[in-house]
Amino acid sequence: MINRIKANILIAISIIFLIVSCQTLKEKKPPKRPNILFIMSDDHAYQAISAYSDHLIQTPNIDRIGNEGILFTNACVTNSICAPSRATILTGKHAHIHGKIDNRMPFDTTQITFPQLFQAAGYETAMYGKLHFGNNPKGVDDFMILPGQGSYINPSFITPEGDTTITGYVTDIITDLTLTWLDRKRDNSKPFLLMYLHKAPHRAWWPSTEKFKTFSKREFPEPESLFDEYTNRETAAKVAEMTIADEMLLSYDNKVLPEAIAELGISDDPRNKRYFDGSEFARINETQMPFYKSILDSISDEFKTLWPTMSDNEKRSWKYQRYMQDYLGCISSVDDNVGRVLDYLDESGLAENTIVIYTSDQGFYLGEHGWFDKRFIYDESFKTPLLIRWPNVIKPGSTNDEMVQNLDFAQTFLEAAQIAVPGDMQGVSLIPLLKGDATQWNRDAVYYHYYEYPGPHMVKRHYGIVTKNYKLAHFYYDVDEWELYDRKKDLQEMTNVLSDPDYADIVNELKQQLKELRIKYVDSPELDQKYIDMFINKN
Ligand code: SGN
Ligand code: CA
Repeated sequence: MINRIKANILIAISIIFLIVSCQTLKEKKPPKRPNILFIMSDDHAYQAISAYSDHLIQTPNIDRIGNEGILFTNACVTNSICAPSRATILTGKHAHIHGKIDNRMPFDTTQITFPQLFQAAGYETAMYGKLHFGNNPKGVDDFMILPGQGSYINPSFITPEGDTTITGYVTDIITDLTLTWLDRKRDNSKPFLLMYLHKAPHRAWWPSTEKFKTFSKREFPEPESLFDEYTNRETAAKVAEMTIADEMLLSYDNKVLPEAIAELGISDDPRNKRYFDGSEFARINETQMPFYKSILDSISDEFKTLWPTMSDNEKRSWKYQRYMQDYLGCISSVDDNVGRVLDYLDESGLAENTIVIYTSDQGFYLGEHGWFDKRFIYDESFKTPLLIRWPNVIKPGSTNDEMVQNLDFAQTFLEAAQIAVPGDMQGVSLIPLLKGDATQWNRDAVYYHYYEYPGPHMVKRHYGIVTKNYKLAHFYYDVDEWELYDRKKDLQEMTNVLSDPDYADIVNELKQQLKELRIKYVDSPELDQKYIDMFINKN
């Protein structure tokens, strides 16, 4: 009897012990790893997101990410061009380290990309849309990517099983692929890393038929520097070939039918008709053609009526309007589709534990300095949109003006997912800033280096340092010129103050700081020369 009582007491004690230890185990278990949804568009200027400025377009869905999370106002890239930027995002390293210094040079395929680390750590990973860095992705369980620049209309995709073409509009299709994976294809037992990558609004800015129709009737305000004459600056801005006036093509870019140009007997850039006939226009199928054709006809009719009597300035303004109508029409589709994905996260209950990032591979000129395209260290292309939502971590409606870079994304995502960060990554985790703790942040300057010269748009090679207050850039290769901009006083960067005696001390300080940054990131004059030699040998 006594033995039975003793045994019962022992059992009771063991049960209590078990319950208590389970409880402690539960408390000690690390928090659930978050899902990551990385949304990136191609060439999306922050000027065309209403969370930054609503003078051009309303983007309520993209804005939602910032309203429910954080908006970075000084987010920037390390090299303002597509493939280098993508390789930097994937590796957490500057271009001179990962090798993809421009759209042409090869990526160093021995470099580890962050999706590989996520996959190895038990995440379910996928990528849909435009990758454009010369290689297929590594570390993704499923992917469908556009070949190279890809197409807007009835696009082809590279998949693990081979190539395929899908009828429809690229932005809608990439979203359908993304939603199908989220809803039906992924392994629900694992956290996910999903890369949802838009082609839009990359040149040549073909909107869907609906957006083409509505946006081609709208008129947009002109930027103050649309008629910039590039005084008070060195050579690079003067010789770049990316002006709306001279380099934007009437058919390929502005969608005037080549017949309309021929009818007026205007001497035209020979690339114009060839590019127009050979690209998106050739992909439109019989069902889609009547919709596109009616808008193309009305653009051409307006062109034929107005063009012969317009002054050069009026022509530039007209081309700017056409450019904005198409560019913003593309953005409007991106925004609608981001809305579809955010709604899905809400409806499926995934929103709560999913970090949502919206960014672009760089910024873009929307007529500022008379330009389209990117490449320069000047703000519109150097800065990039960055909005992040992370429920229960980021305080809704936060804004932050620290100098954060696309270089930092990989480390941020790895830390959020509790995955060890490789020691050779060169960025800084943004997590302290996401948690609203700026005391943990001690970077006051970022490093930039652009290489693709000579090349499309002829923006000279340059590197530089940017702080919240100043920007110092060195243009090299066939020039040796320096520029300094006061970011607080000269928001449009119209005046190089390098030789202004008031800035002499600043110039010295920044030159020293730039030298140190080059050493820190393992860049050097020797490496600049090595990449020049590689370029010359390749050509
Ligand atoms: C193409 C475009 C350029 C653009 C580059 C790079 N020309 O060459 O305007 O700068 O891509 O863009 S086009 O005639 O082919 O449209 S990037 O986004 O890939 O870097
Ligand atoms: Ca791009």
